[in-house]
Amino acid sequence: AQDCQVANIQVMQNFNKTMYAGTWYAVGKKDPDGLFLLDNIVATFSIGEDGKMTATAKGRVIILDNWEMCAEMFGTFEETPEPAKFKMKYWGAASYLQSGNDNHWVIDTDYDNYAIHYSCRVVDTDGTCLDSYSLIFSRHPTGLRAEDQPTVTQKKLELCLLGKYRRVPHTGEMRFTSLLHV
Ligand code: DAO
Repeated sequence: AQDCQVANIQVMQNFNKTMYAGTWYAVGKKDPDGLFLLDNIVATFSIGEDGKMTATAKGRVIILDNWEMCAEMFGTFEETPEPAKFKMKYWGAASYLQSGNDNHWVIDTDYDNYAIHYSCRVVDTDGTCLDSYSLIFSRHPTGLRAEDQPTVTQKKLELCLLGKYRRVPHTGEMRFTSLLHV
């Protein structure tokens, strides 16, 4: 049963960040308040020699409420006692892009095909999440494999976000552009 308490959300057990490293294509997204990443979202996670996880992400973003552009984002991850729960500091290659500190939880992954990310930004007084975003990642730009769909649907349900995701298109428009300066 889903009680929708942020504190009760189950994350990936024995999370292995080395196996998680590499490129992931966002194929689904539940947006937060103040939507930023729109589509063509590709994230690449790396593990440094110090063992710390970092990421770069490219995608079409929306800034100044209605301006769309290709952006390159960076993230560093601070570990917590739970291996699948990170604190992510993020910023853009250009100063007018968003920056901030978010939770970054890996809810489930098979490392080779799919991953489910979740971030609650604001916990409500009743313990449910007031402002969350979540990315469904695939190793394949074409989308999730049919056999992974039921697992992903079950996890969306457990996150109390079933029906709140939209498809993230990959049109390839941003492949050759890391940045368009405005
Ligand atoms: O899309 O509205 C939104 C929120 C996204 C904020 C995070 C963007 C930067 C991520 C850096 C790399 C990790 C995937």
